[in-house]
Amino acid sequence: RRLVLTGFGAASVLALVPTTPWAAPMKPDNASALLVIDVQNCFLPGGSLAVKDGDQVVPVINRIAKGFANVVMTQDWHTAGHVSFASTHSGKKPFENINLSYGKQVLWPDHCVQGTEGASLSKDLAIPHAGLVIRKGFHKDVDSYSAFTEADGKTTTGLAAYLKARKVKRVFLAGLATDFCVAWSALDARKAGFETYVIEDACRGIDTQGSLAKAWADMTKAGVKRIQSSDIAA
Ligand code: VGL
Ligand code: ZN
Repeated sequence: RRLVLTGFGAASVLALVPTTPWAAPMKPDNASALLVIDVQNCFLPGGSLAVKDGDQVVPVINRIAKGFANVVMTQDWHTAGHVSFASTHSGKKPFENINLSYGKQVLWPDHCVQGTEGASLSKDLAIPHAGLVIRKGFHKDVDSYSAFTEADGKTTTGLAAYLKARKVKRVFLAGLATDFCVAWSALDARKAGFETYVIEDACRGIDTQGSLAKAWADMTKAGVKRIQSSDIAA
């Protein structure tokens, strides 16, 4: 944050005037979209790939979503026997890595299989005005943490084109998990030219192999802004 220092002679008053946009809460406008990432049963307590305290994001997201005219929700949507599942690879366990044609892949417990209860969005989400639910990760041999581009680095989900067609310039991200689907989506949002904000307290991370610290470092470097839900006007 930039500081403005002002002196007034003998009385010498030192005024510290924050000049960042976060001095006052930001009001989402029609060029802003909220992306609600993967708030699905599998990632919530009791789910097969439960994110610690994942359920705590739901009331925060419900509250901030009221201020957004544009809301998109994503749904991790894997085939049975998906390449990202440890169970697909003999001798491999969840949270181990393998190398695939497109690079390193973390292996996960089976999760978010198409049409299952685990893949359903949380019933506690209260965002009836969401305009789009976009599914990802439905190609058997390619993962897709990102809501924009699959892990092969080239297959698009169509989300950037959708947002641009709707004249969106700024995207705000919330959901699960901070260090995987939220972070990859935020990095791709920057690549697609959007102003990008991750709402930290509206997200929770998995944090395996140092992934949470790395995700924040990568996002900061890419110009993703880290904010809190209190920075958004109700
Ligand atoms: C996610 C791991 C595997 C996520 C999805 O939503 O962050 N993480 N699939
Ligand atoms: Zn997944």
